[in-house]
Amino acid sequence: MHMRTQIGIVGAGPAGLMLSHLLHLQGIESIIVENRGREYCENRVRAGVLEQGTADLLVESGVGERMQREGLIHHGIYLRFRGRDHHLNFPELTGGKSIMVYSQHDVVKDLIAARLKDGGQIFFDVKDVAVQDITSSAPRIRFQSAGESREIVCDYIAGCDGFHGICRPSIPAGVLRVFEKIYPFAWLGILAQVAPSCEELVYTRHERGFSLLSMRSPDTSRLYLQCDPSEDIEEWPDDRIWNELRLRTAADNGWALKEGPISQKGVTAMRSFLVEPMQYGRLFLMGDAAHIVPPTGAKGLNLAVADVRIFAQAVDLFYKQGRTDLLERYSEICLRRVWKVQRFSWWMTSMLHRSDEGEFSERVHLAELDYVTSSRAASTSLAENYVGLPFDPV
Ligand code: RFL
Ligand code: PHB
Repeated sequence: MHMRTQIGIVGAGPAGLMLSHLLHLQGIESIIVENRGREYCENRVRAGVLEQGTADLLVESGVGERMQREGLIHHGIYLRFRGRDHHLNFPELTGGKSIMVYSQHDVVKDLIAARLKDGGQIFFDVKDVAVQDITSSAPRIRFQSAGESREIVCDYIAGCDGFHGICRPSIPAGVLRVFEKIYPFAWLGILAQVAPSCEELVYTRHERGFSLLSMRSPDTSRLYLQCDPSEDIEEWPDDRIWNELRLRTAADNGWALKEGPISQKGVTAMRSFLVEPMQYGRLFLMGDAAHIVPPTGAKGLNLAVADVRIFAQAVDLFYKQGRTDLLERYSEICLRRVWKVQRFSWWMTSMLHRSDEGEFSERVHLAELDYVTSSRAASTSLAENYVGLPFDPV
């Protein structure tokens, strides 16, 4: 069966859904194809921190209602090292900006609901997705749905299918330049049914390794521990996890870790990755399909939304004024932000994790933390990156 749309979108993660939603508001048609089921997409636990600009965009585009009700506005974070807490006050350092703690899967749920309510088309549970004729003026997405072969002919294809998707590998060899850095550590993450131990996020550097106290709601905590990339989760019974978290997060101010039943566990590898350019022919890559950042800066989802914002503006100019100049500059515009976010994520990661680089490097990272928490200029730099850099005018 053949279909025709303006923008064909591969992937119903935050990037693909947000794009489809923004395009709809601009009067541009799109169809999304997703190889997982709706329920799976709506329950995949991932990110939890939204930059001020991401949260604002959800509200301005009419999908922020539940986030405004249930999300938690945070005015800062704690950096904990040598057993002592240092608070960074974001509004004070950034002229009033904050962050929003709201689960990525809730953003996904809200976007799917909005798309379906507005008559949007999403094909879930599809198989054998392929993109074809991407250098022609009528690129196609082919796939199997409910045992039937289907094809969508479009004007442009948005590759929003994440790091393991098929869009990026569909670009011929030699076109993309790959930049990659693999870290010698990973994160063991848990979801626990217990109130957060602190009202804001706590990033801890400790001799035993990094740890992070985050949350999802007033009664759900999300906690992470630096571990080995080859760590076997089976070797981490709940007791061992709590014990390790307690050791790493110990503080000198009478603070105590709240413990409770663990409902989910997983190990996430850490990498920095990106391709240049983020486009080939009429295939445009956005979000994790084009770049990965280590989670220490809480940037992945936000960067995906930033790409989508640019692409939505670029196609708007194409349909309303026949202009392709912004589409031609898509990659260049996105990459300026992507590299700055790569820098920030790499920097936060290096500063906070324990590596085997030796005692000199250990002391330098501690000095860096000392600097960041004692110099107004250095804390401002961290804060303005964490709440989200401003958008360059396009
Ligand atoms: P996604 O979310 O991976 O969505 C891609 C979608 O494409 C589908 N797909 C395909 N569909 C059709 N055909 C194919 N061949 C397909 N192959 C794949 C997938 O099923 C999926 O539905 O990418 P997107 O939209 O670019 O969004 C990116 C974010 O998901 C990601 O960057 C963040 O989750 C990263 N991240 C964090 N980002 C933040 O901004 N703040 C955080 O606090 C934060 N914490 C995290 C994170 C990622 C983590 N993990 C598990 C990687 C914490 C963790 C632990
Ligand atoms: C999370 O809550 O999952 C989270 C928060 C901050 C990060 C990474 C992950 O830097």
